[in-house]
Amino acid sequence: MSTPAVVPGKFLSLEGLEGVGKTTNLEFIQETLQSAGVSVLVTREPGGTELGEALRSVLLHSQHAMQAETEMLMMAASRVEHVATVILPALASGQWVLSDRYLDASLAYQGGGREIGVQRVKDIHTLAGVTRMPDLTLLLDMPIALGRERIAVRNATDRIEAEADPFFERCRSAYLAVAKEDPVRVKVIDASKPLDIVQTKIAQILAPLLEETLLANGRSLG
Ligand code: T5A
Repeated sequence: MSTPAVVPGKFLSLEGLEGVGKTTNLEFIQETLQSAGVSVLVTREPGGTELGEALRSVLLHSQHAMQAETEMLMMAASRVEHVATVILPALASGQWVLSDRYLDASLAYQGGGREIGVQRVKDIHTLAGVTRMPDLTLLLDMPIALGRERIAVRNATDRIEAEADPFFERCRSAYLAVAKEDPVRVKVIDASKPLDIVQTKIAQILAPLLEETLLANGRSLG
């Protein structure tokens, strides 16, 4: 008797500017998936591997000045390791992957914020062999000032958080342009709403994907 083929997992990413609630909602999504019986690997970028975490520390906390292109290439280098050694193997084994930021963050921050251009950032990833996009991206969107208010209680500001509003306006515009270009994959959620409303919306977006996977595995949501 042959063993049943493994159904590959789904790849989800969570995106948005600082303070929009990615970390808060990551936990909610993880719990939602786990209570539906889905095995999920939670990870983040920059980071997600030992080398990626070392690059993260330089990217967010280096005291040295850095060219925009250097920043972009280090983000991409972290991603190459992450995709090859963590994301793809987990998906192939049937696990779902939930990443706190992924390639869209480079399109927004380096392509838009740093004005490198979205297409150049895409081209670098193609060159580096990073072609796997998420099956679903949740883009938490809200005005920059509200994000600043929400994280004002924190003392530490990292190298990128320290940027001024026009930088984040460009990041936000680039994120929204990506969503407009790929509305099937990227779902924009109004993150200025109270948390229960945001999470109801997230659950509604996740439901069809979960149903599809559970049916493929011969189960149902009940
Ligand atoms: N970066 C990253 C790039 O430039 N290029 C890239 O390619 C990648 C991958 C990484 C930095 O690197 C940059 C982008 C970033 O600058 P990070 O680790 O992702 O940084 O961290 P931040 O975005 O800085 O994450 P934050 O922790 O600042 O924000 P979160 O996680 O979005 O927000 P969260 O969940 O901590 O919430 C903030 C506060 O708001 C409350 C929470 O309780 C919390 O107190 N909150 C709400 N309050 C009211 N209503 C709601 N709906 C709320 N949701 C959350």
